[in-house]
Amino acid sequence: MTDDEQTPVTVIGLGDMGRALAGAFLDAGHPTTVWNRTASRAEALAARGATVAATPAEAAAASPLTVVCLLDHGTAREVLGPAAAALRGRTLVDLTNGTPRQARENAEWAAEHGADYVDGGIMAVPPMIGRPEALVLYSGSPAAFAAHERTLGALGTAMHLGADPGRAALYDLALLSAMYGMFGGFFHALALTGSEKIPAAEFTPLAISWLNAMMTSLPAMARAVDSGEHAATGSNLGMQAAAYVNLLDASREQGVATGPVEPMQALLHRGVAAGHGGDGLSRLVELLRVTS
Ligand code: FVH
Repeated sequence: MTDDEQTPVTVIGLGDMGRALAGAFLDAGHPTTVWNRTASRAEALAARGATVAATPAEAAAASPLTVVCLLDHGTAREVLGPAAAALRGRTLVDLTNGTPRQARENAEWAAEHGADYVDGGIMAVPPMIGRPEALVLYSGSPAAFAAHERTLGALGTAMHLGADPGRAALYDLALLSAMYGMFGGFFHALALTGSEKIPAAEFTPLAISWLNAMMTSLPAMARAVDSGEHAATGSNLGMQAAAYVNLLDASREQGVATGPVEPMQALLHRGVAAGHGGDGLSRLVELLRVTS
């Protein structure tokens, strides 16, 4: 079967995300086979035309492409173990969240069983699946990705990051790190303003505007990190370390926990102590490299 035809697809794991993935394949017209530990979660998909397999092995045998989306790496290995023989000569795409090391282990396991392997990271929530704004990162076998790129495009925008199966997980977790850092700071900001009964909805537009303005400095910071040249452009690290103390003092005075903002204070102080007070903030990245 070529990728111009409606490739049959198997989806293993029908949690919130797996059901969205299977639904998108059905919407795109792909014959879709599904399996889930709790069979009742397949009922709505079956009503839309999905075939429900009795076991993961039966599910994998039904299609040239199997997409897995389970709770975690351990669960995926446990579920796929008995399906190993059925995957021979087929492509396994694992969209379960995991680490780069786990993705590389998966690729080795798949190769041992004669399957092509592509790892993936979903940068979207279930309601976004099937729309272009749902970015799905992939890495691993370039040939397998090319063979199934059009089919995987049913889930959203498919981006292949290269042959290293660990690359998609690395990007996924790095993007989540940036996201959680932003959310942590935003939640702390809302607790601070909330300590004086300012409604979150009143403060939030200002936070959005400020964060957008700060976002414009990211490309210059990236260039500084890549070049190792961290010249300050008006706001050096020493000045920011001195001002940051007020963020912690105000939190204590207002009865707000300092936990979310303490790590940056520690990092700023390490930067100053290491003699980088005159540098730009981007210098801090190298202090996070614990193995260097
Ligand atoms: N939902 C989201 O917003 C995010 C978006 C980014 C990617 N993540 C990752 O996707 C994986 C699955 O997430 P999910 O939202 O579908 O998770 P749940 O709704 O909790 O479904 C979990 C599925 O895993 C099955 N499962 C759990 N334990 C076992 C087990 N021991 N044996 C077999 N299957 C198991 C569970 O089955 P069941 O409880 O319905 O029987 C669900 O199919 C995840 O890596 C996210 O980080 C989602």
